[in-house]
Order: sequence, then C-alpha cells, then structure tokens
Amino acid sequence: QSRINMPLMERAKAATNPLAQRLLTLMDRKKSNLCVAVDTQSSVELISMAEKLGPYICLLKTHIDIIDDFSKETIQKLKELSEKHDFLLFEDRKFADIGNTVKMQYKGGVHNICDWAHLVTAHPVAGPGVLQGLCKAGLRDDRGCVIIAEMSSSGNLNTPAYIEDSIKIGNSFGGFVIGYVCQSSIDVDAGVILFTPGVSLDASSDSLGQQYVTPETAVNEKGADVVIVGRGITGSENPVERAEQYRKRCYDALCKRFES
Ligand code: BMP
Repeated sequence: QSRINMPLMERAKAATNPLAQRLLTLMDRKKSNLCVAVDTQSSVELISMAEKLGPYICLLKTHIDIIDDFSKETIQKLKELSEKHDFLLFEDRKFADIGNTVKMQYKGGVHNICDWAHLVTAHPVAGPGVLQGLCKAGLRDDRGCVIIAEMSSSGNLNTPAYIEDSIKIGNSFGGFVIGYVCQSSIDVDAGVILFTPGVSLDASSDSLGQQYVTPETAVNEKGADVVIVGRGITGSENPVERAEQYRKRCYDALCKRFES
C-alpha cells in the first residue's frame, strides 16, 4: 500500500515526524483535510474567520505580514481558537534566504513566528541551509516545515529536477519537514503529507497568475492530502456554508482514494 491509498490513521502510524502524526490524526478525527487560507489585512476579519471556520478545518493558513493592525493580541486569539476548534496554525512565510537570516526571521521581529505557528513554509532554492537555520530557531515536537516544491502559479520556475531536488533536501530533514506544497503526486513516504493550493469551485484562474482546479482533481490527480482554499471560501457570501461544502468534497475525495 502506498501513501495514495492508505487511510489516515495508518499513515499516522507510519509517520516518523511527531507533528505529521498529530496532523494526520487530527484530519481523521475531524474528518477534514481542508486548510483555509485567510488572506486578509484586518486582524478582526482574521479572528472572525478563524472563529467561524474553525470547526471545518484542519489548518488555518496565515500571511501574518499582510495584517495592517497586527498586535500580540492577534496571536493570542489565534492560539486560543486553535485550541478551542482543534486546528493547527500554518504561517505561509515562504522562508527563502540563507540559514542565518531565516533563523532570525523565524524567531525575531514583531511576528515571532516560531512562538505560535505549528507549521511554516520554506522555499528550498537557497539549499539545505534554509532548513538548518529554521531548525536552529525552533526544533521541537510541535513545530514543523512544509517545503514548497512546486507552485500553483502560471510560469513558475519549478522544473521536474527542482522538484526532485526539493524532496531530497526535505527528506534529509525528516524531523522537521512534514511534507511538501506541490501540484503533482510526487513519490514520498506514507507518513509525509502533500499540500495543494490553487483550488476553487468558482474560478479557473485569477488575474495575477493563480491557476485553479477542483477539490477532486487536486486529491485524485495531483495527489493532494491537504487541500488549501482561500478566496473560494473567504470571498464567498456565506463562508461557513462554503467551508462545509469544500470540507465534504475534499474529504470524500480523499476517502474514495483510500478505497481505490
Ligand atoms: P486562493 O485560494 O485565494 O488563490 O489562495 C491560495 C493561497 O495559497 C494563498 O495564500 C497563496 O499565498 C497560497 N499559495 C498558492 O496559492 N500557491 C502556491 O503554490 C503556494 C501557496 O502558498
């Protein structure tokens, strides 16, 4: 049995990374492989979405540096809601610099990301140093990284060789890297998690290069375990209803894949 058709709890048992185990178990418990991307500049809106959508998601993805009215209270509330509604916090910081710089970006500044974000993203373009740097700042059981192997945007520079090398780098940091952001069903161990953004039921693209597929295409053809949805939920008239619709479509597709 491979990652593709193994049930979540079997994969949790196969996972060597404690945070990957925790996320796979949480997905099974909540019947959700939906990560919502709340890309808003208002902390009030961010907290309100986290409160409303919390019951339907396994992960809340933030871009904390776009918040205009950021304060420590924003983080305090996010932490409280993460516990109340049983989801993990995923800061999409896309660290991409030399190790020494990302170490400071991870644990310093006003955002102090490693204090609160269970997961962060990193581009491996600078080489393994980016992960060495992040590990220096925050290697503990409830902190992990998702490597961006392949982007959803048109014209991206992620060649097959780049994707393959990204996975080699990620695999050599198995204690910290829990999976990959990608657009294809790359060959990874059963305990490793694939995350796929660029999913919408309404649009096939936006005006700035984003490309969308349906939840079913993401899970079945692109091998997604976790589906990342932003504006398809947050930009709709009824985000709660929409989140439940996406949750169900994404999770049903995943369960069908186990049975295949
Ligand atoms: P939306 O569904 O509104 O297009 O948002 C997608 C989210 O996923 C954004 O927060 C974006 O930064 C992120 N993302 C992406 O769209 N493609 C990638 O390849 C990697 C990402 O992190």
